[in-house]
Amino acid sequence: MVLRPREDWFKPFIREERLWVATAFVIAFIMGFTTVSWSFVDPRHQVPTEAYEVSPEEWVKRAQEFAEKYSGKVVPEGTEVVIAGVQFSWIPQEIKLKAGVEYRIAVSSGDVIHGFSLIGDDGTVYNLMVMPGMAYVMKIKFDKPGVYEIRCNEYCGVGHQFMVGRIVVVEG
Ligand SMILES: [Cu+2]
Repeated sequence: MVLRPREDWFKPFIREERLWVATAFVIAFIMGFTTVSWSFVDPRHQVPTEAYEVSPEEWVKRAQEFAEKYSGKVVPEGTEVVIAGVQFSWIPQEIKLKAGVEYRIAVSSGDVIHGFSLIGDDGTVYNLMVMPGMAYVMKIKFDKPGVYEIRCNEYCGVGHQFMVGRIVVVEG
């Protein structure tokens, strides 16, 4: 049996290893830099700074009232959009908004934690955690007409995949 002394374990880096370590550092720097700088470049990458406490039951009622009032109608400028996530649907299922108008969109849950993902054809994505007891307010202006899908992105039970709603943006 051959026993190696301890020093034998460590050998100085060879050229290729140095190159790999340097490459990893360069990639890490680029990723770190773009992650931070992108939030300043693209204003869509905002995080809601406004939230208020709500009761889940009342929030569902508010969302149902909102859904009834604006069913098939375009939500007027200055009206807060109320969305509730419940197992396993969004209230309202469809919301009509005007392009070029900034809306306050408030989202909360009526039961468990859901996720709010807003997906457009142009890749627009807005992600937000939907918490029971907390309403988060997003300020969103849709630049052009189109259909934006709302999908639950947080597993919330067996019917999770059915939680699909939409925002239809019409000419302002
Ligand atoms: Cu869900």
